[in-house]
Amino acid sequence: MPNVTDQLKQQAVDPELVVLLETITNCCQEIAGKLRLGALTGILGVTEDTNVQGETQKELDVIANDMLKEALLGLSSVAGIASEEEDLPVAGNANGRFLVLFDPLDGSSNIDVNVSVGTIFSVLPLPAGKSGGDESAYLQPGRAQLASGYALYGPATTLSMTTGQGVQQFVLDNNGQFTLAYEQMSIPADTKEFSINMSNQRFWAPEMQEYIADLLAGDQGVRGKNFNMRWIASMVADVHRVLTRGGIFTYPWDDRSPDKPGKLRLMYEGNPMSLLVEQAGGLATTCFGNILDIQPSKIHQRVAVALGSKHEIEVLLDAHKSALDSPAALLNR
Ligand code: AHM
Ligand code: MG
Repeated sequence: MPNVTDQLKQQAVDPELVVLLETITNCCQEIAGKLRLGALTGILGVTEDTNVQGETQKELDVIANDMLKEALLGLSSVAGIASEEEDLPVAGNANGRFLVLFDPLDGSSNIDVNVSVGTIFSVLPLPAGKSGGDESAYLQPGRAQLASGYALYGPATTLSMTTGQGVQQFVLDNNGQFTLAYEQMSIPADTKEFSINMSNQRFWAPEMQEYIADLLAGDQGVRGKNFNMRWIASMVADVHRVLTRGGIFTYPWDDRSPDKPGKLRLMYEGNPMSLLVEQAGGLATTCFGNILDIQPSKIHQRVAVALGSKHEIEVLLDAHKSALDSPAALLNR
């Protein structure tokens, strides 16, 4: 079966981009190796540092971040990198053509309890006249992404990736190679499964409250069918399930902090996952517009996310239509 390089070459992907993606996947293999040993490595503790968003960094967050940063900045094609764990973008090669954005260890609150975590990445072109050290170079809508993907460190380590030609899934085999497992991931349009952190219910907008209430009412309510709920609290794992068997995943807008429309980050989580979902036939929205069409204003910007099975996302969008007519309802969203 083809490995990552074979597959990318078969897709006639730009050779420099192939090397870049191989570099990311090599780092993911190394991260998988460290995770596999769990507490035996002594790297599962919490560092004293907090990242730019005020969250405590796990040691492995820092290790994974440094690994990706060093490997990518060593490539002549990389003009700069931006990471969830770095305050500011870091300039790379002055003649580089690509910008790489990543969440080195998504779901890191799950590491200590041996639940799946992952690495998310996104590649953008360097706009003409910009440098990889400028935040403004990175502020491009998700549609501009040349590639995106994630590694999921679960019972199997998998890699799901797109270069705009569908979504391929690879599995890390016993020879340390990511081997093609699915040539085209496809999200079923209909579903009976949803994924949301229910503990935040009281903070959601009224439209989301109503939509979820209808799902919970099951075959007794307007939807006329029962829904099941799954919440892993690692976006990579929840999105992987959606890409594999359908469903919707949402981390919606809530009213806890007016300057943050949601918890997830547009550049490291929202955009790369939305490209994968669209490439697999699903939809990805803020509930008011397509995530990939957002013009970013800040590198660490947050975004409301709802993604997955096309028909179910359409029902969710329908539930939000009336709010579009009411500027008051849309305040801060
Ligand atoms: P992280 O990048 O700091 O790990 O945060 C992102 C994670 C997502 O993986 C997950 O969907 C969400 O945060 C869970 O948040 P919460 O525990 O608040 O529900
Ligand atoms: Mg994350």
